[in-house]
Amino acid sequence: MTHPLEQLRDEALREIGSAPDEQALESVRVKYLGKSGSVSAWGEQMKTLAKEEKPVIGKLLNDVRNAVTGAIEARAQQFRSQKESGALAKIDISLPGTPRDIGAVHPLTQMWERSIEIFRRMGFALADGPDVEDEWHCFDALNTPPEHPARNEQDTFYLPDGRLLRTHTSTVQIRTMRGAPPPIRVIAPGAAYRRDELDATHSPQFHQIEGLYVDENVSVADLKGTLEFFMRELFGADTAVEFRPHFFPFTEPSAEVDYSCFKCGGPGCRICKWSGWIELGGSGMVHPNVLRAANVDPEEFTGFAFGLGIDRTCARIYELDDIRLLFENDVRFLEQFR
Ligand code: 2U9
Repeated sequence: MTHPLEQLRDEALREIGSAPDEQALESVRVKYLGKSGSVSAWGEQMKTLAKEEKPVIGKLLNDVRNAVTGAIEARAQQFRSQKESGALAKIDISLPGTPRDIGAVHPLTQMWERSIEIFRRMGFALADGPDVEDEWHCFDALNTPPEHPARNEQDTFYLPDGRLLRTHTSTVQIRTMRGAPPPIRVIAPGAAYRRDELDATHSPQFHQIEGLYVDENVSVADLKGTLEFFMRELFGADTAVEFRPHFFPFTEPSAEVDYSCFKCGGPGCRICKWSGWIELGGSGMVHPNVLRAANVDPEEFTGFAFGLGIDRTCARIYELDDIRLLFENDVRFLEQFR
């Protein structure tokens, strides 16, 4: 003689098996396992049973509840996979997929990565630092006196709390020198900010790679050799590099650095504005005041530093007559660099 609970189980399993859809299945679940469901009701009845009956009925009730719950879950899974296969059936898998437009590495990033890879081969480590800086790291430590024009509001973005947006990544080298004793050989790629109108050749945010090499007996020859190697790796072994005397407060002696035009090789063309030469950036031997500011003894150590503008060099390489193209994110322009 089957127990009424077993009859209830079989009845529930039949109804679950014949439930046509999820809604019908849900009402079967409520009918048997809901708060006032007929299986749940047995829970109430337990109190009325004789002591010796409780364990038997209790176990049977659990088995029935688990059997009904399991059957409901299996039936629900069937509905889910039917729906999926139903949906799948509607998809004509012979149709081509929707092409996912794979982007490309930005030309500035390509220039950065190419440059970093060359300097790494020369043993330069990568250094990084904050874009928001204080006046000391950006100017005082770099021997740039308070009255120097670079420090005024016209040229520099000052923040309400007196800090500023770094005007060059030289701040990173200052932090590097204060962070570890020589020998130091680092490059600091990054963004810098100057109050410039955005036009075809200027942008208030621009991108640089600066480098620093501090050790005993570092000379101008080391500086020239390093930049010549870099330029020949970047533009070819026959690239010529020239150093034109210049002045920077943070280097002495200082020189602007030019390289022979990679397009015409010298005779002059549109790229080099008919001069045969293209300006790379500036360089020089680190000024003793800058070494002292960074707790490096200029009697014991010397160093060279350089800074080159990435945006302009990028514009030359890709023959862009407007650097704004590099910042406007016009996909028609950027997809050329796939
Ligand atoms: C330390 C000491 C000296 C870095 C230098 C230049 C010359 C330079 C410009 C190039 C193009 C900025 O992006 S640009 O407009 N930079 O001409 N930068 S020497 O001198 C340093 C740096 C760090 C501790």
